[in-house]
Amino acid sequence: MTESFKETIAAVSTPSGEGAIALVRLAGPEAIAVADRVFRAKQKASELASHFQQFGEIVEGDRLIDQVMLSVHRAPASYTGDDVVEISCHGGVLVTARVWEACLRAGARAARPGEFTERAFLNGKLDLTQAEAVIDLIRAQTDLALRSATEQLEGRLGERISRLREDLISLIAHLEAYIDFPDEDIEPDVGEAFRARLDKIRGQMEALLATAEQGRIFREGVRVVIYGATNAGKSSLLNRLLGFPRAIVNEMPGTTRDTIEEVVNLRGVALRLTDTAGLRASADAVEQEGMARTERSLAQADLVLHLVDANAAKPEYAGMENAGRAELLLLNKSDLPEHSDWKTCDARRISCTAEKGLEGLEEQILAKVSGQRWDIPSAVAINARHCDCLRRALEACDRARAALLENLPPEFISVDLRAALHAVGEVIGQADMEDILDALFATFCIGK
Ligand SMILES: Nc1nc2c(ncn2[C@@H]2O[C@H](COP(=O)(O)OP(=O)(O)OP(=O)(O)O)[C@@H](O)[C@H]2O)c(=O)[nH]1
Ligand SMILES: [Mg+2]
Repeated sequence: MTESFKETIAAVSTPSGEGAIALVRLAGPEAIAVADRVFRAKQKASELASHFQQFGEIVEGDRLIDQVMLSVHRAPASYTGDDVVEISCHGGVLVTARVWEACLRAGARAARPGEFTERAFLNGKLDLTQAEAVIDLIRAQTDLALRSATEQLEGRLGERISRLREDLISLIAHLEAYIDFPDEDIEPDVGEAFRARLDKIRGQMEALLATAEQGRIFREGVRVVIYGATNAGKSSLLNRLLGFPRAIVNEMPGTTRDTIEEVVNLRGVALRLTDTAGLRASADAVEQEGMARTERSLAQADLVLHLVDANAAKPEYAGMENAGRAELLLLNKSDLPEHSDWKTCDARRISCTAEKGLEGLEEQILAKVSGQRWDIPSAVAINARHCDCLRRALEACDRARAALLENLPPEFISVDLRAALHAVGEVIGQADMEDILDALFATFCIGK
């Protein structure tokens, strides 16, 4: 048990502001004793059965602070794994602070951000992916993000990582048996079987890595950037997609000079729409900065909505090519006669003012994004940290594979496989090596 684990922590677990109820939470070895010092009721906190609620009063000396419901969750059957007390008080900012302060004066210390979940992890209640899912769950803004976070919290990602670890451990254990018996070279057919097992592991890593993009989209949404020449109707399109007049629309070219970002929820996916400053040659410093921002937004876009005025000739934008990025060309102002430049162009015709051609546009946007690199049915999706660990693991596996092909001694292969195992373990916060030894002795009869 680390030093900080011996401390009892207290925090207001509900957001600051007025509400019917607020929650003050205590965790640690003294949680119940602290509660006994501030709680007055028919039954003391220490007399309560675990997970039952008791009505009573929070007092300091003779002073009544609030009437509350209090519940005790005894270790290890609690969120953090140690004794937890939850106090539901009235949800005023001041009264909640008073209840919390009373707990601090009675012996608890203020909890750091995330400390309850950190303890849950350190006590083995959650793996790291589950701890991260708690944050994702709280931050989720769309159904898909929520589903993904819930599944991660249930441990689906953790399970896949654990299976990957087990496969690696068994492979390493097998390999290290040859190290312990140096007379026995790895037979060619064993080497072949090894490579097949390693390739299977690599495949699993690659499959998980492929969900990184999906994970980012679940967590952050899809970045959709509207760009085009000045006056093409970009701000009009943003307003149409949002359903309210967010950006200024004017017949004067150069109306929008800054990027404007808004989020819409489209079938459970957060679309981060960005309206940008129109592109044209301009000597105006503010407009130039606006166009530089347009360029930066384009560089980060998942999908570009390239809007043109179909009533005008094809524009030329120098240096604004978006190589390789998903783009949807939209011909706006289709209520006006079409310029001959667009005759052979089979892009979607829309009119923001006459509201034409907009039905189905959202679906087309989703299809464009999903068709590219997105697979909604699987909600297991890794985050940037997992991605970093798995990339390192995959690289280590690649080195091991190369060593295997070159018939290097098993020690060389083992070093890389252990590096891979360590990196995989980091995903769930489990990186110690004892497991290999356990598996080595358990699955191989070393005493032969
Ligand atoms: N006829 C017609 N006019 C449109 C249409 N869409 C936009 N407009 C008009 O075109 C002008 C420019 O529209 P904006 O939405 O401000 O264009 P923008 O691309 O944001 O322009 P900048 O911000 O200056 O780059 C306004 O007068 C709009 O009313 C359309 O579909 N048809
Ligand atoms: Mg505009």
